Amino acid sequence: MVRISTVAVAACLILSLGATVALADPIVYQPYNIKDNYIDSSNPDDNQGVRAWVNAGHGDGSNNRHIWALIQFEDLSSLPGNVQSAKLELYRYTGSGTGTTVSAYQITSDWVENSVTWNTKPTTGSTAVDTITVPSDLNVWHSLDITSLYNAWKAGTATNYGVQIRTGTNNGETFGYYSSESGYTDLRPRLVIVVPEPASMSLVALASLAMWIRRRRQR
Ligand SMILES: [Ca+2]
Repeated sequence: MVRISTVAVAACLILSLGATVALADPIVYQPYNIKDNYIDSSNPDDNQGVRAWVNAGHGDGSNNRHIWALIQFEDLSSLPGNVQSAKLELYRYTGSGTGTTVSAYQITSDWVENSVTWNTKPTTGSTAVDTITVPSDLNVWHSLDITSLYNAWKAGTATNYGVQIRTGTNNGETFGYYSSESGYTDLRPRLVIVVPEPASMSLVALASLAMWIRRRRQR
């Protein structure tokens, strides 16, 4: 009887462990018409908010020119907080330039999608939230880890004004990403969220099972 009960309990635990794996599937948040734009120091009064793309780069091989993308998912209310991972992903489909780095910076003041320019750009944090090295390939996702910032937005300890995207080297590169106005709905900017897998709960359950078996054997 003890063995049968043990098998039954173990089976239940295995099933519950299987369920926890399913819970950890990523959430892909990819709404139409989020706030996205890019600003260009060489065209300091231009606004590009309605474009179907955003750019980031240096454009002319000179550090005198900067092109920065601005991305803000305004409504995060349907998404969980305290997540295990939050990544901002942008689909690079065009643009020139060899491998370089791409960085995300926290935007720290408000901006308006259809009026912001280089001359009215929002403020940002001084250090990058994340920096990644990217290949020169086109048609790839660039994935930036913004987990800490996202969790701060959800916890209310930081205000969500979005992130600014810059490239870090100066090879005359310009990266073109689809914006949220793009007709390629699957290639718009997206947030990929992974919620914590309740591994600690599984460990507690296994410990409880071991204790239960030990007590049964001691009887
Ligand atoms: Ca836009």
